[in-house]
Amino acid sequence: MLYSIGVSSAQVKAPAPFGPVPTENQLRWQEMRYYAFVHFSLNTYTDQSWGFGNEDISLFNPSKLDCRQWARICKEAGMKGIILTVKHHCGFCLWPSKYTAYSVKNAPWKNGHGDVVRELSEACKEYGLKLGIYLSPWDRNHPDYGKPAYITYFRNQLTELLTNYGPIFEVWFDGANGGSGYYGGANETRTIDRTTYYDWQNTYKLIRRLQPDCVIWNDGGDRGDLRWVGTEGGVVGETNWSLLNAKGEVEWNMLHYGLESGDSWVPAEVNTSIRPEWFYHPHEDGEVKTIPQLMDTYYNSEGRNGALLLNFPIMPNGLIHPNDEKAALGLARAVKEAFAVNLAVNKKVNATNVRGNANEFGPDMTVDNNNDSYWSTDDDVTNASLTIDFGKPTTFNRFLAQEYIRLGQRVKTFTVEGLVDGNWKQLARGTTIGYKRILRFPVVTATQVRFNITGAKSCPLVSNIGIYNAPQILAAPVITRSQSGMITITPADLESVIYYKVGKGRPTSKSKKYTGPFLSDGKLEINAISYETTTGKNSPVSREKFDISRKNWKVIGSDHEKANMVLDGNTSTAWHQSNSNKMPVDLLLDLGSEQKLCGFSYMPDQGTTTGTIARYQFFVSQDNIDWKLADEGEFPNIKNNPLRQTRPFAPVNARYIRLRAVREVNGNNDAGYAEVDVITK
Ligand code: FUL
Repeated sequence: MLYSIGVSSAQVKAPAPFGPVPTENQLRWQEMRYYAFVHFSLNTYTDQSWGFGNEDISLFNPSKLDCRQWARICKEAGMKGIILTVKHHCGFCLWPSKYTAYSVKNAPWKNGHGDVVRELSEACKEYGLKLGIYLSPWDRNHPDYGKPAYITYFRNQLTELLTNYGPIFEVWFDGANGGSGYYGGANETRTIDRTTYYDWQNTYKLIRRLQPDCVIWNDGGDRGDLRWVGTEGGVVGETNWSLLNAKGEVEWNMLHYGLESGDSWVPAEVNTSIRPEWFYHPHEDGEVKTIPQLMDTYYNSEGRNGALLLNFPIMPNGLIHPNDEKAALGLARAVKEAFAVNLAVNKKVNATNVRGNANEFGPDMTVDNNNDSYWSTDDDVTNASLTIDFGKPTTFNRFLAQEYIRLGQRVKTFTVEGLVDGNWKQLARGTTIGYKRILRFPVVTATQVRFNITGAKSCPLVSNIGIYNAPQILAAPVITRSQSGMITITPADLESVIYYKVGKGRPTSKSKKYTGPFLSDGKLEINAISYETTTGKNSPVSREKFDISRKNWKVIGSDHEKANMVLDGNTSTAWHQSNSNKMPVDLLLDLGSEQKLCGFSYMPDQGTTTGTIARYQFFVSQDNIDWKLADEGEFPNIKNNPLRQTRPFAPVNARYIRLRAVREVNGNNDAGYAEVDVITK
């Protein structure tokens, strides 16, 4: 024992709060940890991501809508609530608002007597889930959008939603505004000043009055209770402070990592979809995220001091697709398995310092299964270690720590060591902890674990420690094709073997074994799995479809050596160009021979939003002299969700293609490309 216990707790004062602390609402929210998003609107019927605002209401007629199915799945998946897109950017309302005709009351569904918000609120009640609402501030239908009158309309709607449907745990105000819209028939572009137009502070007052227990989410600007993490990819920074400044601009890195010196408590909510996009698109039925991918999301959100908001797109019939259900329940099972046994519980724990030597703040408080008790040090001690003695060699690969955040977030850096064969070995290191931090490392067998807090803002308060041996989950391999046609298949885990099939079908351990890169030509599909010989387990299937060979393609008009990165098949390399600082910027490609084209794809630089094309035109030519416009439009939501965009167009013969960047997402004059490809007939 490194300290002596026995001082009566009454003599030792609890630590004073340090820095900003969470409100009761934020604490309650943080404990929810995991809840659902549901995207459902007219987009569901038009296969769009962002409706223009003029979509026909008569499309809304789900034949089997059943909010109890959504609630059942969410409950079984371990979620604590559901946030519904009651109004997305198109302006269509899923409840019969008295303030607009553009709602379910004029849809054929239930002869205009339906109310999705009501049905969901009842289903949530039945399943013991909380209800949240996403009410899009940008409204591409409303004639007054952009004028002061719209703010009254917006608040009227909010009032309906916050008074008629019982308790609402969270309101979500998305910041997107692409400008153009129907706007009651005006068909024009309306931009607003995001810093002043919505007058959020008064809207917040209204929310606090109507629903005092509700938390407010927004993605920057006016600080609500929760913050966006700067990406829709399902990941928050490894360093994640639950702090921001109350005033001033919030840059991307503040969203992603929080702000160590922030003066307000604004914790991170990690939002992502179970499929690539937010709304349902039938072509994504085979692209539902796999269990290894969802597990990564879990570790990168809940495991990094964030809450996870996972989206289900609803099908046109009004139900969650079985593939999505399977994935969500699979994730729940995998999490349960990984954290089934906390190997630290009731083990012998020592600490290098205990606050006033009091039992109440002793190290046992970290393994007592009680998050309201904590181990703490004397006020002037910010570096301290805690040692857990298993008493025998024990195998594990995960370390979990929780701070008692009610009194502030304090830990800046820490390491985890294991006593392996009598020697201390560093297993992992981390930066912030916050509400919950989980570290992953390769399986190790040790008799003791030492958790060293190597930097803290003030005396640390640790409420919980967990040590687990999570079963290995095999991730699907990654398949790429270089410009020359070389196919490479990379396993996520180097110990596994890869089996693949050229063409359709599920590979098994009887299929062809991958032994190294191989050449291919022309259109083809590859399916591959990672397989573990010792356990006989295999990963989900990876599938890649490649179009015509790009062997003879050339970027014309650029002698920049990096230009070929747009064709190299490697999505992590990118090339940027600008046209003497003005738009448009053209990318011109020679395909080497004439092809029957019927579409193209564009993937923006995956490392930055600068240069992401928001508005495009796509031209084709047979001779590089006469050009024809094959397609033009907008890549909706590409800034927040920079997925590969695929655009079909009427078949046309061409040898040359020109992708014109008309507008960049931030209004810059730079165009960036990770990959550009064509779709042929
Ligand atoms: C984004 C929106 O533009 C998307 O359509 C989606 O609703 C997502 C959750 O937020 O910014």
